[in-house]
Amino acid sequence: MARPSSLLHLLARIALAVSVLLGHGVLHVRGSRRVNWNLQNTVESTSVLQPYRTSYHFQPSKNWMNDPNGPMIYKGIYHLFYQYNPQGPVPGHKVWAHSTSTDLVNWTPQVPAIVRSQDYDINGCWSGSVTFLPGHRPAILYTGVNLQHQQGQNLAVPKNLSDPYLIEWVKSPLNPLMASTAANGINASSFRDPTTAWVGRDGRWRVIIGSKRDRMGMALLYRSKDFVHWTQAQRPLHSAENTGMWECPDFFPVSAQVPVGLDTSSNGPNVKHVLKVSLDDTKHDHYTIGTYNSSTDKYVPDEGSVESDSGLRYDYGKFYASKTFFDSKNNRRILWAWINESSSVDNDIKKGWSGVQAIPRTLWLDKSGKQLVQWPIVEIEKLRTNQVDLPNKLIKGGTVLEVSGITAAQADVVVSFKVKELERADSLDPTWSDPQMLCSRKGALVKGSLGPFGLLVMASKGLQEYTAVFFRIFKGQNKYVVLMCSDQSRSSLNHSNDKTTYGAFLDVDPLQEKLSLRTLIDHSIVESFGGGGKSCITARVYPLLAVEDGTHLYIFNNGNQSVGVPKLSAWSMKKARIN
Ligand code: DQQ
Repeated sequence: MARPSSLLHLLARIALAVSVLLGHGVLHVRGSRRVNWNLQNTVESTSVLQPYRTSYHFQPSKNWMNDPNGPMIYKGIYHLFYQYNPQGPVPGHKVWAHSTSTDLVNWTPQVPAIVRSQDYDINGCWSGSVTFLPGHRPAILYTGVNLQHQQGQNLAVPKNLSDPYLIEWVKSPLNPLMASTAANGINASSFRDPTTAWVGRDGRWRVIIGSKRDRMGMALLYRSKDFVHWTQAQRPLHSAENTGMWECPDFFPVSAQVPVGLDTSSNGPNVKHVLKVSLDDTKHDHYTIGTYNSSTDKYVPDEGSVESDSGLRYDYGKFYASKTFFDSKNNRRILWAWINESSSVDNDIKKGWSGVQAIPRTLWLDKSGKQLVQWPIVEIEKLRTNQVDLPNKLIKGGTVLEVSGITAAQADVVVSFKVKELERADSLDPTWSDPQMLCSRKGALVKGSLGPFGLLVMASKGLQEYTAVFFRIFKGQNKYVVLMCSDQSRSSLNHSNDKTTYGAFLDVDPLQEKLSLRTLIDHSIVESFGGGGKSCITARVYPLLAVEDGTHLYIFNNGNQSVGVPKLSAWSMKKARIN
């Protein structure tokens, strides 16, 4: 006899089949498909024994990886360091592993750059950043965990500046350069993750370190003339009540005029600042936009900024401990972040690895000045092959349409939706202020007037498994409100994984604009960008049926009203050469 939980799942699947599939049938669409025979065979499969390893998201060949550290470009070579446990697929003692690239897509492993060797970092070389000193000399500041398990900040510099791969790094004999003492009252177990430093008007360096006092999260500020001797400022750059420990702070300028990146020390008119903190309590990367006064060394978030977990996030799914860097070659700011697993430690041990990095994203200030916009770096598009296009279509409520002709487990999909009769939208109850909660209550199976419509990705043939990435439009008090959801509740027949549904409101006016969605699918990753990158949601999924060739892609509309699809393009993605 079926257990109650599996009975529920069975009923839910039957409900989907009845309401969507059987009622209207699954249509197969093979858009005007351009096939490039030369490239077709370059889409390699991941091993059937490792169905969840990624093909174009960064990961080491084995073991545990978490935070991205010190990303930079030096002499034309991109560098990514990352938190890594060389001993296995569990957190353990971290070193700074190192890979290099010429295009941010294909990566070559190098020997670890910083390993545990001294009393001050013997229990772990934790996160930190790179700063370019005068003469374009990179310097790493990182957190060391000492013999007594206290955290302090340390310096390492390249041994040979003429080596573009920066293979060898030398630790400063003066380490630790910043430590907790009885005098400064810093909590030694909450003192970590130095940012890229910037130069103030007085020519001195500034850096912030994540910390907390009781429940108050804070960014401690230090200043230095020579990058070696650091003095703690009397007041933090910023703090916020009841936010808990701030891990991996990131503080950088953005242009209020043009969507280009700025060097970390830039300031002046038409420059705003972003403070991102990784909230240890919720494991969410939260940011505010505000003003940095370089005379007082205070950062003040703009009015209306929500200084808590319910404020703005880079990504409303899995995306943590992120870090940006200024790509001086292409004048852009690039964001890296760790996407952790949604499966158990036992599974990590079985598969021998844990953790991937999100696709690097270019990031800039939105025209409104109220939020950031993120988009996958353009280089990733060189992996696209076998393009399939869907001609302009109207999709009736209750339709599921297969998009075939691509490797659906390894794909890039771009789609836009146009809704005509907006006045038919359901009203938004003013108490529905939590988008994640709303998405969990109104998953892909819950019919609305305008929506849910979107994509079913990582789907099995009979839709026993799928991840639904979709929109709903509501009538708000004086505007239409767009909800974007990533519903993992039916992503796998294996019920032991975390299948939390994620959600975000999307600041797009459907009266004026189409609703666009881009989703990068990579075996166990579903990384989605709504409204041209105004809201992003990343999910991990571990299907049992929808693996490799058993994976399908569908477009669906489970709302009552028809929805126009002016454009859908999907590509197979070639495998990148990663580590
Ligand atoms: N991970 C590092 C810490 C950081 C945390 C340790 C965030 O430096 O605070 O691996 O994920």
